[in-house]
Amino acid sequence: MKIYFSGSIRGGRQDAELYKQLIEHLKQYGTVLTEHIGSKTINDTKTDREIHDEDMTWLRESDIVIAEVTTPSLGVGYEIGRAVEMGVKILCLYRNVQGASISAMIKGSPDLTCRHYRSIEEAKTILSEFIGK
Ligand code: 6K6
Repeated sequence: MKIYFSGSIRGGRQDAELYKQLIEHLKQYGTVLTEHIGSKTINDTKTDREIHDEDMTWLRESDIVIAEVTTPSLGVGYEIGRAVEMGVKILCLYRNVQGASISAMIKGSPDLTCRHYRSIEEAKTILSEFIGK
């Protein structure tokens, strides 16, 4: 199974360590095409066009999208919208963080699953239920 993990980059990197832990956990289910989302360092050798086109190729190839949407990110929102149009199965995960609330366009979408979690262990349980393993 090919998994596209989506998480904030220019929207803010405060959850990068959490993305890394989720990606490590997801590896037991298949290939995570976007492991760099959990990376401590940002690789800025590619142009924005190269990043966009490479990510869209991976998104088209993917069987599921797992998006951590607590940190608002234009890129993550864009990927979710494109994935909906491509018919890819999508799970959005979010935590309650003071001062942040999830867009109605994500929480209210009938085309994806959006689940709240409080701990990494709870996120893992939700992932196994969603993936069905
Ligand atoms: C990042 C980490 C290592 O190298 C980089 C270079 N930048 C990007 N590389 C790959 N995908 C990216 C990059 N910047 C944004 N994206 C895509 O948009 C990712 O798939 C993320 O899920 C999403 C984040 O969007 P912003 O708007 O928060 O940057």
